[in-house]
Amino acid sequence: MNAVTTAESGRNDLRHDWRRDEVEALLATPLMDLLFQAQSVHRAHFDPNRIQISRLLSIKTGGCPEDCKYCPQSAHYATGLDKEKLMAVEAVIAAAAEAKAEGASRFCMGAAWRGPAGADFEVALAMVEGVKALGLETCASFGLLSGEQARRLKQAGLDYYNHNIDTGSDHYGAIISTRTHQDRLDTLSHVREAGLHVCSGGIVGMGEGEGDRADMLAILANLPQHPESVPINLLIPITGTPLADAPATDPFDFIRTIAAARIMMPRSFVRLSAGRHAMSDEMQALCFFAGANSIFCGDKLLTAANASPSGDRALFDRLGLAPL
Ligand code: SAM
Ligand code: DTB
Ligand code: SF4
Repeated sequence: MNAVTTAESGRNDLRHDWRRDEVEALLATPLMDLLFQAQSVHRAHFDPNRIQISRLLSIKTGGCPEDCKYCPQSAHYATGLDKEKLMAVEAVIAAAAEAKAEGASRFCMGAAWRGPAGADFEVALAMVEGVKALGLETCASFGLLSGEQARRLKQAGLDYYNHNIDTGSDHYGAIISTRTHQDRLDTLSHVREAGLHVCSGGIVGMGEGEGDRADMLAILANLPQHPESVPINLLIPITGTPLADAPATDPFDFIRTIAAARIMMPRSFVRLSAGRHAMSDEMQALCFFAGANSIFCGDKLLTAANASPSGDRALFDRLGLAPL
């Protein structure tokens, strides 16, 4: 039995039987009641003033064969992003050392791949080994994985694997055609079976309804074990992608999604992920109050802008928040 399983056994407050209508009702709860409930759950499990900080690096940018309609890196859309080769191992390790010096506790390497293959996978394994040796937590987001690939990543020293389900099962087909929702769930099983920590969440703002958001959260919470990290991304509309003109999300609907994730997955880190650069300080503060306790730091996410590090430091000071 691995550490995650041991830690979760005996936790009788963790549910894995959420119904979609129940989650829809949760999302529709009067906001003050929902926030109070989420903050109460949050305080029962976490220090409400501490935030986990991760840093992202795109180790292989652009030219991705997948057709995810939100993504600046898909080769299917003219987004103006140059396709790059896989980075050199030394350059990745240098970037990780810099992130560590700047306060990140986890380093997440993302690649614009359908999944890792051939010699590139061997190089990516060396990156994981090197970053782990710096004393950082390691995370990878390399797309679909086989069981064998997940085991090899674990052996190389990987702590977390990020693979998002992105949206609910009914809305999924409107967003991606090159791989199925089930493909993603299969990868999450391989990751879990290899003894890796799971990082899985999705995106809000892709034209989905409340029922789709409820379905996405129920799928995540009904996995055999809750993901240890749940990134909730606000769509960054990218010019050239089919979702460039997606209608803006009501900030309160986004905050509700965070609150529901916190209530449903009480011991998971809920990450206020992509989209922070477009959020006001007040909206971010409400997301933290709703139970978000993790962010990405640094000027850039993978290819898109992130909230500025100086702005983040000022916000943490004003809110009395500290890195975990
Ligand atoms: N290629 C790998 C994959 O898709 O699994 C890993 C990298 S991919 C960029 C990681 C995640 O970033 C996606 O699953 C999606 O949730 C998120 N993402 C990508 N573009 C985004 C955007 N424009 N706005 C918000 N989130 C986005
Ligand atoms: C996640 O849920 N969000 C991150 C990470 N996992 C890999 C990626 C956000 C990408 C935003 C668009 C970009 O920077 O290209
Ligand atoms: Fe490729 Fe990942 Fe972007 Fe989809 S989200 S197009 S798989 S980089």
